[in-house]
Amino acid sequence: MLSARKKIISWLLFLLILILPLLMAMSPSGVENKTIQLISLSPSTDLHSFRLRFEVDPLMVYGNKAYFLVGKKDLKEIEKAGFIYTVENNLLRSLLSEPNGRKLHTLGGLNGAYHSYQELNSELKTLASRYKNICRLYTLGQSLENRKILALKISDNPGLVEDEPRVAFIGCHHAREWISVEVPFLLARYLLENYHQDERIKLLVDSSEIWIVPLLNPDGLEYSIINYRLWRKNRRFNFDGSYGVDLNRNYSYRWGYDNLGSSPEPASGTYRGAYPFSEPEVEAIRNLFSNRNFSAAISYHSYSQAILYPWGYINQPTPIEPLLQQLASEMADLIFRVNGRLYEVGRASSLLYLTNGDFTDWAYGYFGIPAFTIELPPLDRLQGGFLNSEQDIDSVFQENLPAALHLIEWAITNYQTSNRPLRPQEKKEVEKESNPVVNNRLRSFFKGKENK
Ligand code: 0X9
Ligand code: CA
Ligand code: ZN
Repeated sequence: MLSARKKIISWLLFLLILILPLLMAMSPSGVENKTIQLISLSPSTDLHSFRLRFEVDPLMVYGNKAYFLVGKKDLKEIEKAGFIYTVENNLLRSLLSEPNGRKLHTLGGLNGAYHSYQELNSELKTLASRYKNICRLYTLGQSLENRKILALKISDNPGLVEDEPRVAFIGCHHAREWISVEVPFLLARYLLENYHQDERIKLLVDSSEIWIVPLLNPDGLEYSIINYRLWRKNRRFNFDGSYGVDLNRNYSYRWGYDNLGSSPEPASGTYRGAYPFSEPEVEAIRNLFSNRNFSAAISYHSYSQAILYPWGYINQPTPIEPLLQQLASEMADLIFRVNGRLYEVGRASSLLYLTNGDFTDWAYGYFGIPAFTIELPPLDRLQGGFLNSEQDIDSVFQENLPAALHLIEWAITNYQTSNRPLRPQEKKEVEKESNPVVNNRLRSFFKGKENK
């Protein structure tokens, strides 16, 4: 009897301590640090209606109480809605002071081996200072909740704007697609760590600029870690009281063309926002692309193992369909050779579904460049859906590495001859430390084009 109780208590301790590193690693503003509370709901609470109303997953159910982590704002609303709760922060504190508590900090928090916003930022900073000669860390903009949208530029002479092809790798338009943060992040780390040992990597880094934005949707990711694992959108507070805009519906190319796969309804999981680039996260990508020419891009998502290319908004081929088809098939072959996983290749609209306002339609539509959505493993929901195992992070990265390198090499080989629509002045100049200044001539050019 006593030992059963002990067991339960140590489980309780274990679960509570698990979340602490995360709480401590919250946004640099420190706001959330102070606002996260542990509460328990009384046994008589209708948990079903509570969870329908507030998108929070229970941390645990212990005894006859359910425990939740909530923000201070939520707390007010929970109170308003008439739910009876007890703040359990004393319990949290007392457990914190347990001698065993500290050991458990190393377990990785709620997101295990995956990176939270803060964990990623500190890794990117470490890389940027260790490999000063071949990379530079930029802040492209700020999320709605004031988190930084970081980009790591990897190239020789990283402080200069050189006449070199640029390739972009973007992760995490969608909050719950955690693996899509890891692949571009690990690509960045691989390029930096192997530059001095590997001739191929050195050559490729020296002859291009590789721009890596592993985490486009930091607010959504944090929400997915702490409150609701399957959250997809950003955390925009919409006019009807619902939350979130689908960042992969907020780009301007044929935005809102129809309602297929892109919704005008704020509460929808695919809400496209009030207008194109209404979301600061998406605007950060627009600024990145307005300031310099890119030759190719990959946007990582999950799940379903597919390499998709435009168009997405209509089921029609682009004029460069043969090239897109060829590059996608070559990448799928390279991927297959690593772990034997099959990625299907095709036009996004026909292989997957129609949507408008996604990143790749915009990147191709305005800049004429090959742009791919790579849907990472697993294949389907039965194999985990959005919930990839931590054990798979490395193998998914390993298989995607040669495909990414291949696209960079394509961009290098075809740099002189490729049909690039725009050429910003590429005279050598020192790039601005943080937010590069937008070229006004280009900006008005894009504005004109996009408003068409
Ligand atoms: O719907 C999306 O934004 C992407 N799939 S996901 O399951 N990760 O949400 C795919 C977008 C590809 N574009 C089109 N199908 N048009
Ligand atoms: Ca360079
Ligand atoms: Zn996605």
